Amino acid sequence: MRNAYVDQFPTEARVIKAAFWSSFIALAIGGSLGLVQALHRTDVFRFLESPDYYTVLTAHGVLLAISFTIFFLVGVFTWAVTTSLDRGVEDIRFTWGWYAMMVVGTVLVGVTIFAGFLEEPPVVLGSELYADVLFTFYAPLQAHPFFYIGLVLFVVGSWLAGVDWFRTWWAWRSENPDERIPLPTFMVLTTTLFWYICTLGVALSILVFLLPWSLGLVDSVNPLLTRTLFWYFGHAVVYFWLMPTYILWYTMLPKFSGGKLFSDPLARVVFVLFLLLSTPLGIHHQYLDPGIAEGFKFIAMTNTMFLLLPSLLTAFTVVASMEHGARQRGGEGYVGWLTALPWRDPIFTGMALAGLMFAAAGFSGMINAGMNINYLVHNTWWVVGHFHLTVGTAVALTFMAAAYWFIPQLTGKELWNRSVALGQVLLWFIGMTFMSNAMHRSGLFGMPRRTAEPQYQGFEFEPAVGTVGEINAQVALGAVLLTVSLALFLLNMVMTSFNETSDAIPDNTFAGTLSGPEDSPAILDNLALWTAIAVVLVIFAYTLPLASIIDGGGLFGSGIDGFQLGIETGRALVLESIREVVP
Ligand code: HAS
Ligand code: CU
Repeated sequence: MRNAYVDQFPTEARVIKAAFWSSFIALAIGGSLGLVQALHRTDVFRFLESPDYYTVLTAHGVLLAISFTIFFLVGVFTWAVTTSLDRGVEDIRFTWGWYAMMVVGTVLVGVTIFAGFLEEPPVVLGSELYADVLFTFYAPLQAHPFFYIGLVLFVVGSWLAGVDWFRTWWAWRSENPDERIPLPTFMVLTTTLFWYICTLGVALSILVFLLPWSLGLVDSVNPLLTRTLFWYFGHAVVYFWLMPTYILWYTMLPKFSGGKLFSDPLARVVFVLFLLLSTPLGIHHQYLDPGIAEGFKFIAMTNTMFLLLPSLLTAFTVVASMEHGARQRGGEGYVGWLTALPWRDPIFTGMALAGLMFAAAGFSGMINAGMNINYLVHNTWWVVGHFHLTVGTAVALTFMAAAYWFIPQLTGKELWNRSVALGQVLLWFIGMTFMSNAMHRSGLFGMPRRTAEPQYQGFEFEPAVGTVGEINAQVALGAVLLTVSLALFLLNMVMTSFNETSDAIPDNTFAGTLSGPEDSPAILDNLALWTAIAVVLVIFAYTLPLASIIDGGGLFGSGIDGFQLGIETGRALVLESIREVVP
């Protein structure tokens, strides 16, 4: 008898499938725009006007960093909770409700951003539809109110998804009062808790400052305050993307490797540490912001260094589990076991390569996190290299590899083509190696990020090794390989959905454990305790910086007009200021 997810939870499978397809659509559009901007920036092929670059960049960032990741993860979380508790959601209409809210939010945000391409964007609510504000949408950049309203709908949708997971767990707990929380559900709940904590910052920023400002209800905002509130959320959001990846590495990858999870207790410790430490360190994105005292930056740096610990523990646990799998498969020797892993399986290989790249990403993260060395790399292409290894590979490649397992689970149809899938994950790895390595290197000699025209007039970059042309060529080549890989992924997904249903779908089960929940102290499951400590840490880390920012610049700043991105607006501003000096 087939025992796939769709056989166990047919109604939930439909919502998860819808969430995954929403994620794939965002990936398709956002990914294609990535190619457009890589070719434009490197001057390999241009068909846009440079001001439109920022519209492309905003759409690329929002669709991939927000929509692709979060639509996929709400699917993963719903699957993890229902499978591990062995019960469906409490009310499927509620589940469809939050999903629909996220879709409406995304569409509103998307339409507002894409209206930026029109010569004359339509006027709604008294202002032009427009949102060239990048995915880090803090002031003074200003978007049309629809952009902010869409984001609010999307985030509230994700909050309700959290309520859904908690409700399922509460219902399970009332029937199983003495049991340990199953590991996958434990991971989802701790992640949801820090998501609630960190999104409060962005909700505050939007509802109190950015939206009223964009509606013309208040004249001005304090840009540093909106930046700080953004980064209060903007760092933790990266772990919101990462935690579903970790869930898959902990609870599935050991099985795909042929073995068991090394330690359930260690995994619980890791997720508790993320709950505690994901939020009180967003200021590490603001080391160069004037207006924040060095001492506060130092505290953020210290917390960041502590937060390396759960990822280092993860590296150990996940690799140890893979080694266990390899030895079950007959692998031998200190490193020889690596050859016994199932490298022909695209699901395993995709996740393992994603993990391997994350090891490199961790190093560039550590470099970012050092206050003094951050001055070298901040706002350069280095940072873009860093996050294409983290969210663009550790997360995205794991999700794609997992989709090869999930889509058959959700549809009962066999994957269309495993060889294409294997080629796809390899191609992503190779493409990203070219692109991110070149980006990292270019950052070291100051090549700026977030610009269509990196080569300023009359300024020659001087790489220590290689040339600017060679770096651009590698980025463009990498981007092309990534696009081909993306197309192959989508092709496989579409073709799979046209496949016949099959009886050969593997059972929907998690990896076993070598050391199970019975070995872990019960206090680890005390979610209320960890949440309380997490809130206290946030209060410690943020009260004084926020007070000093408000003290220095006012709650609403003074006379900060909205600013629109684009080469032309930039030029106009420069010309205006020159005219003021030279009448
Ligand atoms: Fe970051 C900037 C610091 C992790 C994403 N980061 C960014 C931005 C993004 C981002 C999007 O301190 C740019 C935002 C913007 O637009 O300005 N980051 C860190 C640190 C970590 C880190 C310390 N980042 C992430 C993750 C992300 C992400 C995860 C997304 C998912 N990052 C920074 C800083 C900045 C920054 C500064 C600001 C820079 C600036 O100046 O603007 C750490 O969490 C990293 C810890 C990771 C490790 C690696 C452990 C290794 C593992 C692999 C195991 C291997 C396996 C496979 C499973 C210590 C777990 C084995 C395979 C075999 C074959 C054996
Ligand atoms: Cu960060």
